[in-house]
Formats: sequence, C-alpha cells, structure tokens
Amino acid sequence: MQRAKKIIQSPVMLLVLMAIKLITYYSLIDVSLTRNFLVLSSICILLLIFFDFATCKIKYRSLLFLLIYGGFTILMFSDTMYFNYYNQTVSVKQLWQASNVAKVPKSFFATLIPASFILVFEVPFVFYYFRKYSQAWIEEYNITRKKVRRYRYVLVTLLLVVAVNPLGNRKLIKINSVEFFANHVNDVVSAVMKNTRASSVSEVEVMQEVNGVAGAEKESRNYQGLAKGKNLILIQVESLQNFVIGAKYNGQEITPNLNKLLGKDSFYFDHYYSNIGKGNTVDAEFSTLNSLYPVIDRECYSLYEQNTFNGLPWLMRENGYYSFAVHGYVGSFWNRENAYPYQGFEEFYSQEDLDDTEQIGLGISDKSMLKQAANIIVEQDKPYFAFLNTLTNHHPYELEESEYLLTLAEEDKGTMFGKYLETVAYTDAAIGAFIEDLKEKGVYENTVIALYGDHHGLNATMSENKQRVTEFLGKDYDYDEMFKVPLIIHVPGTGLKETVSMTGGQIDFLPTICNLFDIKIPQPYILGRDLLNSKEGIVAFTAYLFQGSFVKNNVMFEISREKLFEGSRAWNIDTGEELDIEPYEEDYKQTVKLKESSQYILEHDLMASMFDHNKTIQRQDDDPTATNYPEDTLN
Ligand code: GP9
Ligand code: MN
Repeated sequence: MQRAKKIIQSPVMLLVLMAIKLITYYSLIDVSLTRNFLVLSSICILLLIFFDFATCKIKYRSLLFLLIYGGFTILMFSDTMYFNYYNQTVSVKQLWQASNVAKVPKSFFATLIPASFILVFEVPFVFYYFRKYSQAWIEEYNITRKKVRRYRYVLVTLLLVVAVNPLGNRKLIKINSVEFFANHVNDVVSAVMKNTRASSVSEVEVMQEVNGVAGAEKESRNYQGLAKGKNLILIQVESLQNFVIGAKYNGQEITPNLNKLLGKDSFYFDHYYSNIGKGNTVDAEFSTLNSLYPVIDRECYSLYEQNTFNGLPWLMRENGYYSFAVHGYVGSFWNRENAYPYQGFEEFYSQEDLDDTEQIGLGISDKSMLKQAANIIVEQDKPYFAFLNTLTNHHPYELEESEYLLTLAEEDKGTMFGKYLETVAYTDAAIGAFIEDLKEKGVYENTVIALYGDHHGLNATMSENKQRVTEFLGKDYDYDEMFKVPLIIHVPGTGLKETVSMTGGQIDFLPTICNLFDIKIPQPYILGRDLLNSKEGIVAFTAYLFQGSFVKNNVMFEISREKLFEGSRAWNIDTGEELDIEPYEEDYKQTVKLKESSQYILEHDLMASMFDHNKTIQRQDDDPTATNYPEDTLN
C-alpha cells in the first residue's frame, strides 16, 4: 500500500500520463513505424515545459503552465479530429477553415472521435502533479533553474534544426512530418517562408509537363463535335460516389434514375476520380471547369480568386453560350460569389436569389433547387451552359424519414451508411424529376446533361464506414473506391451506350467535354486529357492523401505518412492486390511535377497575358453602383 502510494506520488506517474497521451496521439494520427521514438522525443519536450515552469519564479506560473500545456493539448486534439477527417494534421495555412467549419456544425460534431478525449483527460492530473509535487521533486532530484535552462537551449536548438531541416535531410523529414512539436514548427516556418521560397519548377518544366499531358492523346479524335451546338447542363452532385451506381441495396435500386440515364444515349466513366484539394466541393468544380489541380492550403476560389482563367464558362461564352450557375446555399460559402465572375459565369443564383422555403440540411432541397433551375433554363433564348450544384446529399445526410425511398435494414437505420444511401436516393429522384421537367418543357432533346460526384460521402478512414462499405462491396473499402465518383455524359438522340474505363478524374473533364462540343481550348495550360481519346490516364491527389499519391491506369499509389517514396504503398485497383512500389517511382515523380506545374500556373497567373477577360469585371468593381451580378431575384 505504502509502495503504491509512493509510486503515485513520484514522477513515474507523470511519465506514464504523458506516455498515454502521446501514444494515443500518435496512434490517432496513424504513426506506427517510428512511434516509440516520437513518444520519447515528445515526452522530453513536455517534461521540459513542466520543469521550466516548476523552476521559474514568475507570478501565476501554475496558471501559465496550465494555459501552455492545455493549449498544446487543444492543438493535439484538433490534429486528431482533423486527421480523422482529412488524413492530415492541422496547419496554420488552413486556419481560415475554422469559419467554414462553423457553418457546417453538424458535420463537425459527426467527425469527433471518442479516443481523442484521452488527450484531454490527462490534463487535470498533470496540473495536479504540478501544483502538489513539482516543488518536492525539484528538491529531491536537484533540478536547478540553471540545468533546466541548459536543457531548454539544447532541446530548442535540436527542435529548430529538425523542424527547419535546412539541408532537406531525408531522415529529418521522417521526424518533422510527424513529431508533434517539430511538425507544427515546420508548418509555421514553411507558411512564413512561402513567399520568399524559390519555385520548385521552372516555366520550361511547366511547358514540358503540359506538352507531355497533351502528347498522351490520340491524333485522330473520336466523337469530335458529337454535341456541337447543343446546350449543356452540368450537374455537380454533392458527395455522390460511384459504388451506388447500378448497385442494389437489399434488392432495391439506389439510383434508378441515374441508372436509366446511363442506360441510353450516354457515356458512363466508371474509373473516374475526385481530385479535390482543401476546398472540397469548390475545388472539384474548379478542377472540372479549368483542368488545373487544386492545392492543399486553401480553396482556389479564394487563393486565386482574381487570376485570369479561361475555363469552361469562358469558353462557352466565347462560343455564343450564356454561362450561369445555380446553388441552393449562401453565395459567400467557399467564396463562390466573388470567384464566379472570374471563372466566367455571367450569373450566379445562390440561396439569396432563390425561393428557399423548402430546405433540407444546409440549404434549399435538391428538388426545389432543380425545379427553379429548370425555370431559369426554359427562359433562355440563346444556347446556355448551366452549372448546377446539388446539396441535399451532404454530410451528415439528414433527411425526414417521410422522404426515405429505401427500406433500410434494422442494423443500417441511423448509421452514416444508411443515411447516406437515403440522401443519395433522394438526390437521384430529384434528378429524375428534373429530367422529366426538362422533357415537359421541351428543352431536353437539344441539351447535353453531364453529371459527376464532387467527392466521397463515406470517409474510408472512419472505421464504421470502412466496415459497412467493405461488407456491402464484398471487397476492401480503400482509397480507390472512396475517391471514385461517377461521370455521366448524356447526349440525347445519339443511341450511344458506352462505358469508358479509362482512368481519369475531374482534371480531365474540360478537354473531354470540349472535344464533344468541338470547342478549341486556346491555352496550353491544361493538365487533364480527353478521356475519349487518351492512351492512358493519370490523376494526382491533393487532399486526404499526401502530395505524390496518384492513380494511373489500374494502379493506385499512396505516398508514405512521412511523405517519402520509401514506405509508400501501391495496389491494383481491380484486384486489390498489394504491389511492389519500385516500378512506380517515375510515376510518383511525374505526379509531383504535375502538381507543382499546376501550382506554378496559378501562382504566376500565367493566363493573364493571354486573355483580357478580367477587364470587364474589374471595371464593375471600380464602379460602386455596379455589381458583378444583377440584383434581380427569382422570388
Ligand atoms: C456548400 C456545398 C458543400 O456550398 O457546396 O460544400 P462541402 O462542404 O461539401 O465542401
Ligand atoms: Mn461537397
């Protein structure tokens, strides 16, 4: 009894508490290889903080210690939550995201993981030890202020060397990309240095990259001009994954309307991937409209809002079309309302401009939004490009049970999987009704309807999703299936029924659709390919997997947790078979080049010297009485 009491009152307990905290932390951010070493390193820093405050004589030192220790704990807690959802730890470059999270609170709470609370649970105990025993320990172990200062000097110097890693040492990268303190110091340093750093690619390399991408397309073009002169409705469907297409849940079709659509007059791309950046939905549309890759720091609509673009809305306009967008959520979200004029949209109908009496989840229900979109479409007296963005199938998939179209098995009721299937079925029905509406209004025959999913709905890193979807698919639910979204291009009256299995992604939409509409893209800065005329396909990933990860033909490559080629993994997406990574080193390097080239194009605003689109927009900005979009609403 006496012995147990002695142990409880000794620093051993403090070490145990800190070790539990750090083992939990590193497990939750998926570090396994170097975990013991990292736990020891981080404990040294936590102990230093503990004894630094214990030996100093300043006023309120207990409170200050609690604030610092608690602050680091909150950061660790945020890291684990963020990692759980994004597969990345928190970055200062993404602090802006806090305001967006506040707008989707239900999604935020749904990503909480109970194990993260172990990190917080330890804080009062450590504080108790600080108050009650730290002074006794200092005396017992002769921990002087002088000694602490010496250790502080050594540890801080070591931490800075590891975090900054001036010579790019590969061993240090292994530490500074994962050790809690080094990772965050490294993040702050790289954010500060960003503007002073020389670009990692040159303009010559950018041109080599874009020429290389174009060079992988066939000389003679299939389906060129198949849709020439028709209207285009492009629907970006919120969180629509590919695995629901054509699938049955307990004998019930999940997407009967989409299945019908792709069954006639359609191309169905069944190896099509979402290549979003940190701006989820809007990066999906950014990449789709511009054939450029998004970046990890922030949504392109904010970072490069006023760049010159010549994507699909501009190209359609140049060809006599009226380009407009409709979305049932607030116009300011993801900075759409400011970015859209620069993207080339002449009008943006957001929630503020629409009748929003019928709401589900975040904003206007898909049925209502699509009905209002059809009313706008039928008004047009010249060819149009309508970009519609659905919303109801948004995490956490809330829908009144009276709207349920599927009969869920008892075990799926109330689960993410069950709720997801129901909102998918709802959106499918809304699209079905929209197509009927277009037919009744007489605008269907002359209109191409293209639709695709923006990104995954069920994150495979969440164990409940992983288990249930694996069971549903009858194969391991991995990143390949998580990122796979459907692309359907429906061209009425063609009699086509083609499944295109060329690997591609949102990056490839622009060249693919332009070939069908026989629209020439004048700028060389196109990082995707026409999937109907490509010899091979490659898609680079930005979010959820680290830079360097890609899918090429039937192989998916995930760069290691430490962002190094060694320790990465590759697998065959058709069979799931794990592959030796050696043959994919060149593809990995090409992927990094592709991403860097895309970023270079954006950071240097390379199209500014080619097109003068922004002149009209800037004139409107200068005129305080003018707005980028007319004030009229549909209410
Ligand atoms: C909001 C909608 C959802 O406007 O596009 O965005 P997400 O949260 O999926 O990025
Ligand atoms: Mn989305």
